[in-house]
Amino acid sequence: MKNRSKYIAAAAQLGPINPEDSKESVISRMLNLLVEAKAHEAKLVVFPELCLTTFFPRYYITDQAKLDKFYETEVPFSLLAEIFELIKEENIIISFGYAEKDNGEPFNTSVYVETSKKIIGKYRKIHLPGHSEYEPQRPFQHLEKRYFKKGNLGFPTFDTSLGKLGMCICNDRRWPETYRVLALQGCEVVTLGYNTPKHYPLAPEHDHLQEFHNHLCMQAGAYSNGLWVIASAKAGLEDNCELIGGSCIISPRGEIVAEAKTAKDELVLAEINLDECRLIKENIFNFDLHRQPEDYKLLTKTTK
Ligand code: CDV
Repeated sequence: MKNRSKYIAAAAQLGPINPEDSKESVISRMLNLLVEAKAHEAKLVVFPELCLTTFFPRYYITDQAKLDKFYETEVPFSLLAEIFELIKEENIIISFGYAEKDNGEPFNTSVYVETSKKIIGKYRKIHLPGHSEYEPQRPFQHLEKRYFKKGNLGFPTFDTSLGKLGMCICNDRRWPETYRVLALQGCEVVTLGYNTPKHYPLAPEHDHLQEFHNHLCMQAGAYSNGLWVIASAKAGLEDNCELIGGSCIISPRGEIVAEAKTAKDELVLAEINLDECRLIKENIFNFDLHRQPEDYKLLTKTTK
């Protein structure tokens, strides 16, 4: 690449995936988005959280065989064969989320994969929202605490041809610590996917703010850490549960530079300029000059 610091990136938003939709049908939709991304010369393409299936933590599933179908025991390269065939001549990094079972341990996982099928990064979701037991009063469940273990890889960053990248997944994006711990390792671009229901049964009075809160936390994270955020939603009415869209690319200035217009499969494109991170990090948020870790000790000592 001529100029490592500038390239086109894409948030590859997916519309609803219903329980009866096969993984193959989802992958053919991902393929369509990649064809478009390739036509725009995108180098980094970010798909949503748990993007190969419907958002299954919505269901209380007691049949283990049925539940197991949602998990992958390894990155499903055979399923993704057409995708890698399409981009084999390109220099593209793709990121996508899937339910992982590693030696029987379940994680909500995201990976970076190069076109050579090399896995260059893995992250397992740390902030798992929801509950672990069936709650009949809810219109739909959110059983992430039942179906996944807390991620055990920390918040790693990855030196790549597209800058220093780091991942988080959905609920992680609401926590300022996520961005800060990535930024402290020099992260320049945070990529993430999400499945966010419009209706939050525990505080329905916030439902009208879902889209606002989505952008608010990511814009604040981008600005206060001088990094880019690429956020990709699974959106639309998925088996009667409305998921917000709003996939976007946010600059280190905290500005949304590109945003999805629909709640369907949609590619959101923007030019990433890594030099813009410096403008924030060498000035208003110059960690070396102004950060005072000795005064924040409480942050790692208490939960609340
Ligand atoms: N998939 C998620 O982590 N969703 C949560 C919802 C449940 C609040 C989110 O933070 O968007």
